[in-house]
Amino acid sequence: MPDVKPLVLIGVPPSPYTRKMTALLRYRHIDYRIIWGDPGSVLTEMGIPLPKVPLLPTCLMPDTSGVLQAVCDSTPIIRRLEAEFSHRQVIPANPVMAFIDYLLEDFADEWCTKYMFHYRWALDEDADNAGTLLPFFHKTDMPVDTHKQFKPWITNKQVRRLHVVGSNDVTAPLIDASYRRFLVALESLLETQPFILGRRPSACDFAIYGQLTQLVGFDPSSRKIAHALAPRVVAWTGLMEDQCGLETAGNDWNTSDEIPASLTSLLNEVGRVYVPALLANAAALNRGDKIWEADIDGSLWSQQTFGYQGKCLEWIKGEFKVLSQSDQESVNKLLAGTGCEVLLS
Ligand SMILES: N[C@@H](CCC(=O)N[C@@H](CS)C(=O)NCC(=O)O)C(=O)O
Repeated sequence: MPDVKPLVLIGVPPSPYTRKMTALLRYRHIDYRIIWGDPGSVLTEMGIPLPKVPLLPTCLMPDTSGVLQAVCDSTPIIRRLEAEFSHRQVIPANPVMAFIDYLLEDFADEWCTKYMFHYRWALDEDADNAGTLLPFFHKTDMPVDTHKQFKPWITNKQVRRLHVVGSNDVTAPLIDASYRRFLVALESLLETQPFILGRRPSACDFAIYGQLTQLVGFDPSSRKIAHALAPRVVAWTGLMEDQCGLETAGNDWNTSDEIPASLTSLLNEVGRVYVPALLANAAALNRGDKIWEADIDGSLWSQQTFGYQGKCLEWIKGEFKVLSQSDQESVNKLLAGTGCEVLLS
């Protein structure tokens, strides 16, 4: 008997992870309530202790004794929901495809979010758009004078945080080129099938969709690029918002020996940019360095070291370790030549 009913989420529409989760819950027919707002203030009002790092979205889920706890991080929350609700699951039944799904979900959450944060704050037109809109997403009836103060405050705060995702003048062309290749690969994938891993959505579809809600639906520069290069992706982003009416069957996912070539192009992008970042971050963590530097696709990338991304790498390896030997061999075959294989060696 599932113990989450209804699931409460606290977040805002301009948060890619909030959109990832609401679309997933709709598709999965899981009863939920969304409270639009800032998790810190909503939790304080509800008398629920804040998580160590209150992120968007924050979910309220019961612990083993039934007491509601504030939990963050969409990836493990999705796995918990898989265990608690058996209908319309989003992790492919085939373990090899489940591994590919995990890798792509992580890429969307940790790398595609660099596109998102970069396009939101790096260029003046985008920063002006976000600075105007974000305060209204918290309070549409915000008085004009309050908005006049809120807009420069949020804009300056976020522009100063661009370095956190590694965005600067040196990396800007790399981020832009990666975003374009990502769109082209996804466009070509959607030419052959409606979802990333076949004819039904997987966790990675929702993760990619979450980032695209912003890139296509919120930030002007990234929207222009998407409309120019990837009209199918634009339409797909619209459709993914609510797939509650999609009928699915168990065998609707690709099998590991019938994946389209364009999925390999997407994996090539993961291997080209995200894998070197994950490895350089992990090496810096090992050495205790606060900053890491690496040559990524011909650019010098330098950014803050993150413990969380060290865990991402461990989790990816963990997903691989639990596979049977023949499934590991199939994964190795799928990843050969993409640049992702070095993660597992
Ligand atoms: N890995 C987390 C990431 C969530 C996350 O980073 N949320 C962002 C907003 S979309 C956030 O709350 N950032 C805190 C901040 O910007 O201050 C997940 O999958 O839920």
